[in-house]
Amino acid sequence: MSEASVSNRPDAAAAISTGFDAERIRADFPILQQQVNGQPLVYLDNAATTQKPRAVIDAISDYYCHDNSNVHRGAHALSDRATAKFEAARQKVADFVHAQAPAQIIWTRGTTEAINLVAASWGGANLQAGDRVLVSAMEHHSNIVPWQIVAEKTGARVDVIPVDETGTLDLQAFAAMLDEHVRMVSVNHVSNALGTVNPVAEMITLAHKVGARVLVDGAQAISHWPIDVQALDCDFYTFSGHKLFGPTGIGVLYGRRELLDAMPPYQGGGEMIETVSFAGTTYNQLPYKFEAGTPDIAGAIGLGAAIDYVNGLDRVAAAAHEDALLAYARDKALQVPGLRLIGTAANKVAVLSFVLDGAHPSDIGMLMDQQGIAVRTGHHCAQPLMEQYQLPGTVRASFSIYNTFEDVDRLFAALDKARGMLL
Ligand code: 7TS
Repeated sequence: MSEASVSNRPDAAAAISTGFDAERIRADFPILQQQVNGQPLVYLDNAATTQKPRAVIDAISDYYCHDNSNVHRGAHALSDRATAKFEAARQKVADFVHAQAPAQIIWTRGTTEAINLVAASWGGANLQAGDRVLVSAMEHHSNIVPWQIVAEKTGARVDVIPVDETGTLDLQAFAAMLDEHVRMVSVNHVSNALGTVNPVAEMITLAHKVGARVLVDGAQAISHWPIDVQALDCDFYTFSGHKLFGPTGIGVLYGRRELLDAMPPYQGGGEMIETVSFAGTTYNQLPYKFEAGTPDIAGAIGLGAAIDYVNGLDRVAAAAHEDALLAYARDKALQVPGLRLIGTAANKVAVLSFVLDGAHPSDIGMLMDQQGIAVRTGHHCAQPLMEQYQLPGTVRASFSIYNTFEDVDRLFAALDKARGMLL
């Protein structure tokens, strides 16, 4: 596998698209077949959460109608069935990200909890005064604050990898920051606010040379192209089910086995123990050591169904379709007077972030909503990045496999109307 296909999205535009049928995909998503404020819904908030295909909704419903029970209790048929489905979902995730073994797939509530788990458990055990954790200037708050919390406890320091005006991470500056005090590099694979794809494979190689560990926050990458944690050689990879057409409340932490084995538990409770006694408690094996309490069983099964759905797509054609939507939207955006694109990195997924001279992003968002267009406005949980750009926020349209060129037309027609009302 080439470096580019490991680190970055494969060059989908260069692939011959066999006519990706977004209309057919759309039909799989019941929620898209509705009107909002008297207009057919145009859903362009996919970076916040993706919609769910019928197959995912049915898998969750089937589970509650037929199999609902607690897992790993083994006392009766329902429990056996629930456990089998729950563990089959874990295997699907392991295969999907090419993990060595399902034991390295830890269920969490989402990306946020996965990063908190690593920061608290790995960070608490491995960081000390004088150590450094590097995060980029374009991180989501969930990949900043957990490190600040553990830094405060341990005396470690959080340093920031710079990002330039176009929203491109400064790889040279990153290389120059690396020294033996850097213990952890925690970066997103794709920025949620800008859509920038970061050169994580190169960063992992560089970080490993100084003995640092690398966590890749894959929340915004996972739906766009196949991820291979072994080819990346990352130490940890995190993502949320709900950004991969799966349910909310379920997410994944992948970790290198020897690191997970050595890490102390994150939460205590049922399931994560081997034996409990007031004289001393021993902990369960992986992955259960990190899964205290009754897990989101239906969520895991729903995520497994989402992975089946994604595996049924032509992913190269899907990525080419998203790229084409972004290129079409970008061309239209450049024709809008007073519109400034925020995030123009060369390597991007289909996220169009922009501001309009003289109009507040939230006013634009409200006027778009009145026309049935769902976009996100605000700081996108990336306040340090907004501070760098001296912006209160942006308007963000983020595209997915079920969006069409007509959706882009509707977006810009609505924006034109909003401009007329605001300016
Ligand atoms: N990391 C990145 C890069 C994200 O985009 C998000 C969520 C998270 C972490 C946190 O994920 P969670 O599932 O645990 O909440 N991003 C967004 C967004 O852009 N708009 O709403 C949520």
